[in-house]
Amino acid sequence: MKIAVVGATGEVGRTMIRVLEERGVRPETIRFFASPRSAGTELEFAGRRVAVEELTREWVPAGTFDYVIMSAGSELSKRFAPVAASRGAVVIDNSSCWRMDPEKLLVVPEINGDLLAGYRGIVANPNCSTIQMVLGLYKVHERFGLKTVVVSTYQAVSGAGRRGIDELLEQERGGSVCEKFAAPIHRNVVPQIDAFLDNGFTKEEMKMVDEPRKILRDGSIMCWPTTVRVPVLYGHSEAVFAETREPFGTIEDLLEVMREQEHVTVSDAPVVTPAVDAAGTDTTFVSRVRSFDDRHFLQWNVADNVRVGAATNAVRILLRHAALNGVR
Ligand code: 11C
Repeated sequence: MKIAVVGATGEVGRTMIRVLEERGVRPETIRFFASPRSAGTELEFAGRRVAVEELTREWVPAGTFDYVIMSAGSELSKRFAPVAASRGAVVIDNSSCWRMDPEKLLVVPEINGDLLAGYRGIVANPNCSTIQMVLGLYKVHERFGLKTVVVSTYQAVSGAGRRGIDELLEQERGGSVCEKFAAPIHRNVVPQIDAFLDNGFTKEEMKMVDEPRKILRDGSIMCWPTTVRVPVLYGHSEAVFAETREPFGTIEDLLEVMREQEHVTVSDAPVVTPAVDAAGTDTTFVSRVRSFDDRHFLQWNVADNVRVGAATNAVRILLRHAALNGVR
């Protein structure tokens, strides 16, 4: 297997490399690419040092890579992902630019990984807050049909990359720089993630409206999100309210269905937190499932946004694609 990681020195890129390593992926070739600023840096992979190369238009001659995993932002993805795909690579792209393109896949492997069989081209990795939400709800949707979801998020600063983390740490030390977030994030919560749109929702919120419909293959699901930044380093949390089309029976029946989901732990613990329980893991934790009837329920959902919400999902896409298509 020949793999390239683009955006290798960023928060998600570095984690992609760690997850590949942890999964025992030992490609014949692995190359790391980043901006000219980071070129020359050395990163460790499976006991050896690999120099980071500068991304240029000539970086990927035909047949050079089976997989290109990108986390370098929408502008670079727009320019480079189609080039890599046209030269034979399957591109797994973490930016938002291809997600809603009807010609491209948007994949959470545990849910719609079957679409990867025989697929070539660009596969979009969903937004972090979408991934953990659909993982926590998929089995319920499959069995009873999701009609409406109302979600409030509590999103970690690492969702805004290394600079988001640095801004919180700097403010904790008394600094006053406030560039990544709309208001100071230290000892505060900020109800804005990404830019506001004309309809009053933010771009982050519209991702949570649009992406679940594509992943769950049901354009009728109505999601009502409020996305909020909180002073947590790693781990997004979500308070989810859902309405089903069919009655689900008792809470025990509902829990049994939720427990069928691979890579989701349904916890009985009353308090499951992002920083203590989820950070550093590849598991989505669902807890505090409760209801007043058999059509509506509440759920508390936490997951590591950089791993489950980005790097691990991308590596799971790669491994599922490779398994389905005989790439070794
Ligand atoms: C955040 N969800 O927490 C964002 C980061 O579309 O991939 C990921 C943005 C995206 O700020």
